[in-house]
Amino acid sequence: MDTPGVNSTSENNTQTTLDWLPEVGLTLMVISTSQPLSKQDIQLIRQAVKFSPDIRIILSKTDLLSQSETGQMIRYLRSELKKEFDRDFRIYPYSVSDPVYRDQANPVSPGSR
Ligand SMILES: Nc1nc2c(ncn2[C@@H]2O[C@H](COP(=O)(O)OP(=O)(O)OP(=O)(O)O)[C@@H](O)[C@H]2O)c(=O)[nH]1
Ligand SMILES: [Mg+2]
Repeated sequence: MDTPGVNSTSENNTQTTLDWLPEVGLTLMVISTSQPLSKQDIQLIRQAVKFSPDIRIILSKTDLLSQSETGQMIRYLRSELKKEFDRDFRIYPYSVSDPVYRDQANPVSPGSR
């Protein structure tokens, strides 16, 4: 289930996401490199931790950073999350411009290859 972002201007959207938390097995929390780990992100993870047996972090928009900056940001997230939650989360770097995903977004029809 892709739930709306909690920074939405619509309170309804935020509530929809919070209402889903008790229902999920695996939480994939998408955090953007353009705003890494806001107070609101931490609050949302705090809520998710109460319910979800498995929470993982997707660090999105890594195309906006160099490879070494992405590495730094992952280390930063890891240490902040450790401080806040005293546990480790798996963090996956992600970008829509990664060719793997770009191909999936614009699939070539079977007959045209
Ligand atoms: N540079 C870059 N921009 C991205 C990437 N992923 C998403 N965006 C842009 O970020 C904006 C928001 O993307 P969405 O996928 O709608 O984000 P969302 O978190 O689902 O947003 P809501 O569901 O509305 O809360 C859009 O303008 C996207 O084009 C990425 O990997 N790199
Ligand atoms: Mg969305």
